[in-house]
Amino acid sequence: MRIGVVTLFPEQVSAVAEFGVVGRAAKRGLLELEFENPRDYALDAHRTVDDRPYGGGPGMVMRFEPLAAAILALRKRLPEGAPMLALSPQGRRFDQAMAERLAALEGFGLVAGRYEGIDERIVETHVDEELSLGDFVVSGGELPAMLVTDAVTRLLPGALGDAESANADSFSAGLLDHPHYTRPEEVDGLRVPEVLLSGDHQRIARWRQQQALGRTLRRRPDLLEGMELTAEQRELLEEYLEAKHHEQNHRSD
Ligand code: 9D3
Repeated sequence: MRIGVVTLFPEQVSAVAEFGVVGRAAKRGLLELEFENPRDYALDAHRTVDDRPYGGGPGMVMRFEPLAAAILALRKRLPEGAPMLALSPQGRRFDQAMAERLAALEGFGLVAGRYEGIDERIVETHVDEELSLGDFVVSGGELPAMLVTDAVTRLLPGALGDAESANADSFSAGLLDHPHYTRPEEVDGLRVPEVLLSGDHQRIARWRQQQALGRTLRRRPDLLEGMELTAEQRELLEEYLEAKHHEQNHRSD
């Protein structure tokens, strides 16, 4: 997988490949990260990459020419047909389905903007799709580019260790994860749920599935919206809600 990033801060983005899963993937050649810096294509005396917005207003806009030149240079180092994606607050929401589509490609380009944004003519002529990470504001496209790189890389065959990949990820199943516990059995008077100590693997699997369903319904009901639950899952959910209801009524015990 070759991911190219157009950015004014390549040293920031390259840090995503220094540690952990992405670091290992890069070291083993599963991931190749490439950079182009628009600054290197700013040909005026001051190497300016930004300018004031037409129509007025606060902030600066990334200039067309250095950005276009960097994108064209990057395209030459990417596989034929690799899409060019821009990180932008105006983009479509990035999600796990998108990460899976990108992981199936040979490569793609990411354009990280700074300032108020990039000249819209770049989007019209050099960008295939705009991606947003969500409804919050960060200072530029670099952290979003790192996050997309991480989400995609961990999906590459061989990127995760055996233990990590045997474990079906949260969101792949469309549900939030169940709670996790490790030693000791009791800490600060807090005990591990008895079922996890029972050694009854079927009961444990059932409890985890129930927790995953229950937590998803309470915290992220939107994730259950389009989902077709099995009869068993509906049963687990009813039992979970009944137990929570019961807890509620006995809080002061
Ligand atoms: C005042 C209008 N703001 C737009 C929402 C200005 C603005 C804020 C942040 C312009 C650019 C940016 C930089 N953000 C990104 O480049 C960005 C981003 C984000 O801020 N949130 C979520 N996803 C992304 S992807 C790229």
